Amino acid sequence: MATSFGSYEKETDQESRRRQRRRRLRALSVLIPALLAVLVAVVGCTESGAAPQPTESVAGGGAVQVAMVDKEFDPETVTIPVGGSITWVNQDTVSHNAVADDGSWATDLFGGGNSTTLTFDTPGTYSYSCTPHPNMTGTVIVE
Ligand SMILES: [Cu+2]
Repeated sequence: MATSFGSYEKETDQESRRRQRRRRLRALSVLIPALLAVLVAVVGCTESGAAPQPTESVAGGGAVQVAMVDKEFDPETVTIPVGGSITWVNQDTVSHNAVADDGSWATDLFGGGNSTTLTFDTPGTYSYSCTPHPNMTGTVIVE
């Protein structure tokens, strides 16, 4: 009788310890997402506090490079401020150019290893392509 009572006590001890552990786990599972939410809020604040950065532009703002590689413009879309410039660098062996679809600007056709720079003074979104390779397309955003 005493032995079985003892083992019953042991079981309840284990039960309560297990229950405590479960309670602690539940508290953690609430605490961790709460901490993460605070972290995200803090990071979000510092990000929104910084000046908006134009996408895909090189540090320094106004001067951006676009590679012509494997008959593609890389990056395909660039954003520059008014008065900024883009230098297209031909890394292929074939000649490329960059010609605005609306005809407002164009580079010369130039060979591999060369580069050409254009400066943009008029805000707008310009889609462009390479004349010898019509599937080679890109977009310049001047804002
Ligand atoms: Cu081309």
